[in-house]
Amino acid sequence: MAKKTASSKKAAKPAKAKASKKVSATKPKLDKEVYVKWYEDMLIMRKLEEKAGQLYIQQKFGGFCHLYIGQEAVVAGTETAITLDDNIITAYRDHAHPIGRGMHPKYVMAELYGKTTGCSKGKGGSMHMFDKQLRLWGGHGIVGGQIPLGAGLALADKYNGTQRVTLCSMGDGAARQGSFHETMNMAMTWKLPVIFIIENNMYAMGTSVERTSNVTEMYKLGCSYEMPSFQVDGMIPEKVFEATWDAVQRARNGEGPTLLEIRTYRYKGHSMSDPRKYRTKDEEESYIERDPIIHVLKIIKKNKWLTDKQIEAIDNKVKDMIDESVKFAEESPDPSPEDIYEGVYAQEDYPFVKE
Ligand SMILES: Cc1ncc(C[n+]2csc(CCOP(=O)(O)OP(=O)(O)O)c2C)c(N)n1
Ligand SMILES: [Mg+2]
Repeated sequence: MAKKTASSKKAAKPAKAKASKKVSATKPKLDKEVYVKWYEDMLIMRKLEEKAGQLYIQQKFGGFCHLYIGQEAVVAGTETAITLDDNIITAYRDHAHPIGRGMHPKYVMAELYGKTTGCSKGKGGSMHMFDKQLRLWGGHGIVGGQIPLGAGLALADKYNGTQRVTLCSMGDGAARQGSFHETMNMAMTWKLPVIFIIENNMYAMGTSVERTSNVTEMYKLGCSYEMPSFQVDGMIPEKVFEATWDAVQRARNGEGPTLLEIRTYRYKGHSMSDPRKYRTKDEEESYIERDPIIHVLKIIKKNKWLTDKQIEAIDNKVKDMIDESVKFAEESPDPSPEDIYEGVYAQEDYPFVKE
């Protein structure tokens, strides 16, 4: 056994949050400020991932790469209903969640590149975006692994008497895992302040929801635990916000968990190596026509909240942000070999076995 050696260099601590949101008892009005934020945030998510997809094909970074393109309204709408003091935990399709928390995309890009400046110090990569300060607890590659962990976070908060809630997101495939049912039962019995979000994008890899169960309206899974359970249109951020807001109030009032089946669609394949032969072009088109970014932009234009010039300025700002993110990731250092022992266990002098 050998003692852990101190790392020779520490990654710079990135200050990521744009602004801290306080617990608010008053429901945010869906006004110009919210719509402009939705537009900008969803555009950052989209452009970051379009770029990541190109860079992956060019083999600039390795590992897996699951894109969230098309699903952005889920993160945009849920984030508006919570604060930065609340917890987020999700699966491996996790590039957009840090952006929703206010993280600069350069820390996501650097993580994809496995660099020390990445939000998980380059040790997680695409599937493991973490940030303690932003209470983003991953990024989990084991399908459904985050479901009991999310309930655990909520149990700790209830035990410690905080007002915090946990958003625990998963795919439709993950909700077929046994641990989902055990967690739903315990969370409801103990009235834990957690909101389970099934990001139902209709497929688990190439397997459609219909092929995995007789129960295709997935919110009904919560009904067997008498958990408040709802189906939500995930292409419309307003609907996502409303359902999440109500669920958050129930959780903060001690009424326990909610299950939201948020129906969404990933425009791209499961991962970068998926030719999407299991679905039709017509089906894809029907969702692309309902694109959440276009939807939000239409409302901004209809209300004359921004001029064409102001919209162009946002588009340019986002483009510059993504360019800056690539430069930042490419110029950042790789972790050093001794960094492998850093940040693995909470106990500073954990006795690692080195061989
Ligand atoms: C326990 C476990 N089983 C299988 C896999 C392989 N696997 C990776 S992603 C995936 C599909 C999950 O689909 P879903 O939960 O709907 O999420 P989505 O990819 O649609 O976001 C599977 C089966 C895994 N990572 N973990
Ligand atoms: Mg799915």
